[in-house]
Amino acid sequence: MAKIKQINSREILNAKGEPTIETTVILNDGAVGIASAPSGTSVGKYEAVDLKDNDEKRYQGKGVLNAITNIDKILSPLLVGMDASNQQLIDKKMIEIDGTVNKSKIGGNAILSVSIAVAKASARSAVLPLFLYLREYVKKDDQQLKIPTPCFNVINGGKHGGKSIDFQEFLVIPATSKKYSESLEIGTRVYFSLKKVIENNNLSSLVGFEGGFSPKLTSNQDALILIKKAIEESNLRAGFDMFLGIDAASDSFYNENKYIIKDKSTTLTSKDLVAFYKMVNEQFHLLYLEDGLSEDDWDGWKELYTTMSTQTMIVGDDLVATNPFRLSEAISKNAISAVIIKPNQIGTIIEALAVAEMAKQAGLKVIVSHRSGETNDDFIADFAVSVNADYVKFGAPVRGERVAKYNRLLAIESQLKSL
Ligand code: 2PG
Ligand code: MG
Repeated sequence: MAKIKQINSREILNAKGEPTIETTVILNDGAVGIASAPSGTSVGKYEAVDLKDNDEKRYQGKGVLNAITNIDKILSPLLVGMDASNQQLIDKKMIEIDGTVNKSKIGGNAILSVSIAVAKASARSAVLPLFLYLREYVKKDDQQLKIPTPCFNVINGGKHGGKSIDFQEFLVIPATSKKYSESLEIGTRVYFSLKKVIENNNLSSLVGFEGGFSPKLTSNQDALILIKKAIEESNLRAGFDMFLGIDAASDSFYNENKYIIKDKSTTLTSKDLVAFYKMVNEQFHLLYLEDGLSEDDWDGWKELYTTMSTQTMIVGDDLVATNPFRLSEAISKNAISAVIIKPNQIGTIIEALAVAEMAKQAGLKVIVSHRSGETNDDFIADFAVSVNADYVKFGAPVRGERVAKYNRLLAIESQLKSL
């Protein structure tokens, strides 16, 4: 039972060149854990606060020195000396001391970096791989651990891709029956096939925040046409080996109860948008549709669920924001069949695990996701395996901060064989 001896935090840069917090936790047996907090670009309004300094003289106001002071002056004195293996108590203390509903006092970024660094140090101390250590905090089931199916974001639009198109992410998703290492290979194959298809159409193959291509297209449907061609040219069968998905992140094209997309010349009501998704689904067979409607458009969500959920996973991200109250509302309203879990949306490991558990109990599919502003921290890969998530969403299979997670899953895959 090792105790927390020291907590040190510093400002580092994430993959978007924006400051975030990296925290080191040292235990009295010498075990060390280092963790950093990711940041979103399309941030839902129900998320834990990513506390920024708002000092325009530094990093365009995005510095995190105040959040670091909160760790040094408030969290550290409280946590030093505590049993590092009692993650529940540690996270609970931080929640209590913050005392707000959205961690706006201490900062969700500050709290999460400490929460993860403690878990990493404690796993080291217990000489356990992190995914097995985290398993200790998950309600036991008889399910065998497996690597979740990866969802690769191959075209970036919306806020992630200079608004070249409206929908934020166009995903390719291998069949769940495939082994993870095979899924990674075919996902990467489609990615490079898509690069060729894009260039053959005289379009730019420059990439967006998550490594997906970001060509200037005249409609969202054009992106699906390009991806379908890329799948076919990879010697794979669309709808059999590889499936299509979309994260519309619709809050970024929603204003005053109306949606605006390039595919339509007039503004759309939520009913119109659902009819559009239905038409797209008839043509492209979407396995996955995330944030199809805005985060407070419950009627739209219910309509989408009724219209499409027998064929397509209706996924809540900004809608739920890894928040237990939002999730319970989404379940009772029959708004979703799957949910995104992002630990930084709620701010502690224990709370994120509880939301994943709640989703499973309700029979929802669980997708563990990174953020667009990632660091090279690969915690989220271990977290996804520990909750036995159905899917993970870590971006395109390129760029250091994305492949850090995909590669960690390869290591876990080989470890699972020897368990
Ligand atoms: C999303 C995420 C991650 P962001 O909407 O699912 O892809 O984007 O981190 O910008 O919120
Ligand atoms: Mg999303």
